[in-house]
Amino acid sequence: MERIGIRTCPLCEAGCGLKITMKDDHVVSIRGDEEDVFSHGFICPKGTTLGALHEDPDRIRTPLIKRNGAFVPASFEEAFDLIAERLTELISEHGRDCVGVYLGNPNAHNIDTMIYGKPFIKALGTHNVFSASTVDQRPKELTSALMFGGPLTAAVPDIDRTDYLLILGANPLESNGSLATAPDWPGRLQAIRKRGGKVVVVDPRRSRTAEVSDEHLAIKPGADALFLAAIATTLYEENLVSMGRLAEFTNGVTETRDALKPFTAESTATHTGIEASVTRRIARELASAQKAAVYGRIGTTTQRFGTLSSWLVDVINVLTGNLDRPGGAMFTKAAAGASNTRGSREGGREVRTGRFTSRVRGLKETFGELPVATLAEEILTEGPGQIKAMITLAGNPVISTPNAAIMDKALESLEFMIAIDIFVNETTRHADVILPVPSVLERSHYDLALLQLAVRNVANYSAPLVRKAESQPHEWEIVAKLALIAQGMPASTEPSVADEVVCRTLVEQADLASSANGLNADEVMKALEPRVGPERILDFMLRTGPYGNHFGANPDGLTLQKLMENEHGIDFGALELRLPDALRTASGNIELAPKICLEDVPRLRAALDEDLSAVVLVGRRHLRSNNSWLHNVPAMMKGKDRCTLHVHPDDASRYGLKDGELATVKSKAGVVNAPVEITEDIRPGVVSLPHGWGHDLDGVQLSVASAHAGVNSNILTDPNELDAPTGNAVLNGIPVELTPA
Ligand SMILES: Nc1nc2c(c(=O)[nH]1)N[C@H]1C(S)=C(S)[C@@H](COP(=O)(O)OP(=O)(O)OC[C@H]3O[C@@H](n4cnc5c(=O)[nH]c(N)nc54)[C@H](O)[C@@H]3O)O[C@H]1N2
Ligand SMILES: Nc1nc2c(c(=O)[nH]1)N[C@H]1C(S)=C(S)[C@@H](COP(=O)(O)OP(=O)(O)OC[C@H]3O[C@@H](n4cnc5c(=O)[nH]c(N)nc54)[C@H](O)[C@@H]3O)O[C@H]1N2
Ligand code: SF4
Ligand SMILES: [Mo]
Repeated sequence: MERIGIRTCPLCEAGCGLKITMKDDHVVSIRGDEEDVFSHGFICPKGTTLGALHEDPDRIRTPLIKRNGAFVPASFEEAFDLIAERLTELISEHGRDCVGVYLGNPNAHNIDTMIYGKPFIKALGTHNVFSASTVDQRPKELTSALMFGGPLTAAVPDIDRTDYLLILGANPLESNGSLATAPDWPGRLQAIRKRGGKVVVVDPRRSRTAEVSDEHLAIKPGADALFLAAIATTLYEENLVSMGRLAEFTNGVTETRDALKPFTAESTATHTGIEASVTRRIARELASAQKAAVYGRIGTTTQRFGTLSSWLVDVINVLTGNLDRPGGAMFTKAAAGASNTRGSREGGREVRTGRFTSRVRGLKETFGELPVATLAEEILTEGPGQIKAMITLAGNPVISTPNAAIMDKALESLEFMIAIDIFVNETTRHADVILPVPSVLERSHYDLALLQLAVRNVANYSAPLVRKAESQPHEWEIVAKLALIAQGMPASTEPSVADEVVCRTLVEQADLASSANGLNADEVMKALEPRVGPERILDFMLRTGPYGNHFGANPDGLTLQKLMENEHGIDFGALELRLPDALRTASGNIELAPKICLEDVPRLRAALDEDLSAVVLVGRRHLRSNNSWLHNVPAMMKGKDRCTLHVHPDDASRYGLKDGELATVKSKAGVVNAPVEITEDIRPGVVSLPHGWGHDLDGVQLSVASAHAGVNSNILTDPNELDAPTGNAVLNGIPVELTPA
């Protein structure tokens, strides 16, 4: 019998509503859900892959244990017994830091690991915590925390109401948007232009987003901070600073001006590749637009000046008075989980980095994590505190992180490795135990993180569409079990023991007087029955959140039950003014000139004296990829080879490269051969290779992906090139040498 299921797509940040036609447990078709309150029927090609992912014969359905070099199927009981034995042994011999953890990108879309990931890491008690955040948005999280008081108190462009959008280093027509949750970027960008607004894209490549914009500025890679600093300086020089009501609660305006003085439109022009007159014009356009927003993404964070670029994006939003203004850059009021809807402006605390440092290179921690660019050497360098065991949770560091070839060797050298994953891929093939998780259709979904960055205030919850096998634990149960084992409990301990502790701790730490109708913790726990697991915790967050029913104090308010009854989601409306109340800085004000940012300005100053002759490599994304893990879906692999090196015709003739033939690309870290694709859509002196490829390694069990292997661009990424304040890796702007292969 056919049935229709409504779900939110968990594959990217856009969070589109899907209408899935099922026949028994088989997907017949997937379409955009026209009734979805946010996506109104929009869907991209990836959204149609949920059935293929669920049914992929290569997807792991039972734990795998490596015996004599080969994986053999095992029960979860056997797997957990082995883990308990080996982890306990290693921890007692070498101490807790001998276990390293790496959390990958899909965790951001996974309510199970969003909730139980932190307690799990705490239970492990190791300093060696790494994640995909330091090859991604860490600089933006840091500047948002420093300026506004929380890593996810990040300003998002109010694209539905703006007149002027300056986009740097983002290509939402391929990525579908990031740190600005919005389904249907193509439609929303088109709407800006239709209502007479302007879209300007700053990107070394003429990306698809640049193609549909009014103006494209082909900046030199890594020069965004210079360009943005010059815009800010122009605003000061030409008396265009107009902060409006923000002036009442912003510190550091003069300090910012003084720090940025050396960076004028003229002094930066050679290094940005953008003429001074253009930079000045953009500054004036931003200042004169009624409503304007500056928005920067991957190209601004995964580069040499990630922190300064991210900072300056918001400096300009503040100086032009566009922060917290409809049509400017605004703050979401999320239904659940946001730190800026809890507590008060008075209760803010200073953000500190470097509370501990990495063993080998002394790199600073940020938000409790060490830069993943140093993970391989933490594994390979002998001595006290060396990582001997790794746990990867939804991550593929062999493909996604710097110095990939060495990372591959590092994982191979471990004494013990656990992977929680759905495939035997480039990373998980090194594991001693792989623990599979339920498929995308077998689990529930609520975008706890990304809904905090949505361009409208919305919420939606999806129940599982397909019942998982009895023997397959939920992902949260796997993580909870590992936490219990790490705490020395027997492998047979029920995950519910950990769930009880996690939920109770959350409830006890909450301000129940103001959000739970004065109930005490016991009464709240009782009221949440009979739910368990992530649903119980989500229900608590929703009820005590800004739209919540507050356990009766606001009877029509939100509960999980209510969200479940609204399967197309609930729309709480357009973004609203949130400042100054949402600020959680120590001063309670916007900190325009955080010390950590000012301390990095001399490094930017020094960049003005650098020689610019090297060819540099940048990345790119394609609509039908998802980092490293969607290449096993046949429908996503149709068409011509996508893992090609984009080269400008001038560079092709200079270096003797021919379209369709292989080029050797050599960096300080490594060398790869990639097929050349000659295109005018890239700045001369810049070449581009997408990341996420290189599936031809021995032992990978991805039959479709391996047949279209591509090359791993991160073999070229230098682990020593970092954004100084965060240790975030430099994935864009890598100097390379080109020769015909
Ligand atoms: N050169 C270069 N490198 C980059 C980037 C770049 O632009 N250029 N981008 C960076 C960015 S932004 C990111 S986010 C990282 C991503 O880095 P990673 O997160 O390390 O890589 P992914 O390819 O997203 O790997 C996801 C893994 O999770 C598994 N998986 C999928 N769904 C689930 C699930 O539900 N549960 C579990 N347990 N596992 C699951 C997949 O099989 C895969 O092994 O890559 C970074 N690397
Ligand atoms: N289809 C698809 N969608 C995805 C993903 C995917 O792999 N495939 N990954 C998801 C993830 S994990 C993330 S984090 C988001 C990322 O989302 P986006 O940030 O939109 O990512 P990209 O599409 O890589 O766009 C980055 C752009 O920056 C440009 N660029 C490179 N270097 C520089 C520079 O120095 N300065 C400037 N101004 N631009 C530069 C590149 O040419 C590229 O066009 O996408 C998510 N969505
Ligand atoms: S845009 Fe993102 S959320 Fe929407 S269907 Fe595509 S992959 Fe899924
Ligand atoms: Mo990412």
